[in-house]
Amino acid sequence: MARSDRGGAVVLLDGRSVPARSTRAHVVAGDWVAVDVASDPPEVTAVLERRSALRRRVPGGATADQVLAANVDLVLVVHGLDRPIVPGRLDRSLVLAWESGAVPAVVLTKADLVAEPAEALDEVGAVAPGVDVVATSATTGLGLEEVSRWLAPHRTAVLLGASGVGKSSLVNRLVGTDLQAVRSVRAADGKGRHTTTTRDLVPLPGGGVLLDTPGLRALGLWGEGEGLSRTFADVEDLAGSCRFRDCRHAGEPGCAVQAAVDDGRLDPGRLERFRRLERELTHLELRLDEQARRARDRRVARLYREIKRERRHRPRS
Ligand SMILES: Nc1nc2c(ncn2[C@@H]2O[C@H](COP(=O)(O)OP(=O)(O)OP(=O)(O)O)[C@@H](O)[C@H]2O)c(=O)[nH]1
Ligand SMILES: [Mg+2]
Ligand SMILES: [Zn+2]
Repeated sequence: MARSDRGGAVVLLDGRSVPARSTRAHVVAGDWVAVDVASDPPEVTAVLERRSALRRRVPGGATADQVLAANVDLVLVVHGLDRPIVPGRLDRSLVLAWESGAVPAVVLTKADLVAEPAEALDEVGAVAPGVDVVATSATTGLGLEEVSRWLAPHRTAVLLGASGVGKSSLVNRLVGTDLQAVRSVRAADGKGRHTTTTRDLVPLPGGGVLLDTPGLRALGLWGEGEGLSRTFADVEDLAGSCRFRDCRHAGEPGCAVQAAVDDGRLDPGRLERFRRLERELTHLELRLDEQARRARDRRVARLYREIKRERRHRPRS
């Protein structure tokens, strides 16, 4: 397993952290790797097949993905109760989490700062039906046992959340020592500052491994749509009862989704969020198709050039 920095990695070898070079293989935190220990420094020679991979679209318009973590069982979507819950952000986190092949759960941090954590739990329950949610506090210790239970005995979880929500504080409380740097109270107003800058694997005393990550602002969707279907399983279920198979839930007769909105079983805001994410995924798919088409055209053009050149140099018989 590894933690990755640009061109380098920290590899856990027999329980020790060893710096290694990874110029040939691209590793991400959570990867299982083959290491050539004879070279100095040790060199990562291969990355084993990943059983899950958390990805997002690279921010800034590129049609490329970034792997944030590999081989995790659980994606802990972390939200700080010192700020309002943003349903759209929660949706995105859940879509990426399901898409990774892992299972999501929501961790609400800083519960000590609100009078009624139960209200926040209800709010999240409405946005993320069927997903486990826990309210925690690194200050009072609330909810930490439950999170430990989720991880015991051998599960690996990655923390996914904006900067400053308290991911590293949670890790430190679960480990029992101040292993991860936490934003100092004095610097707490420094907006846009990332306290954690690498993705680190942290083994927990009660078993399990936590992957602390730098906070992420952008959560561009990536994937084939399985994550969206899982996140909005309620909408997909309803859609299964629409009269038309390709119903777009936009006024068609016999639309079960619209009927559910009309009689209050489905929040119209939730349907709208589903639609928006669906559009984003479709857009991504189109751009990926376009990219693949251009690459194919370039290959064909190259092939033609080679054939032409060959003909020109072929001896006349
Ligand atoms: N009151 C309260 N403050 C908390 C709690 N957890 C974290 N904080 C504070 O929130 C701030 C940010 O915490 P960090 O753990 O550094 O946040 P992070 O998510 O790791 O941030 P990045 O590493 O930048 O992504 C610090 O000032 C913490 O002291 C909590 O449970 N209660
Ligand atoms: Mg941190
Ligand atoms: Zn419909």
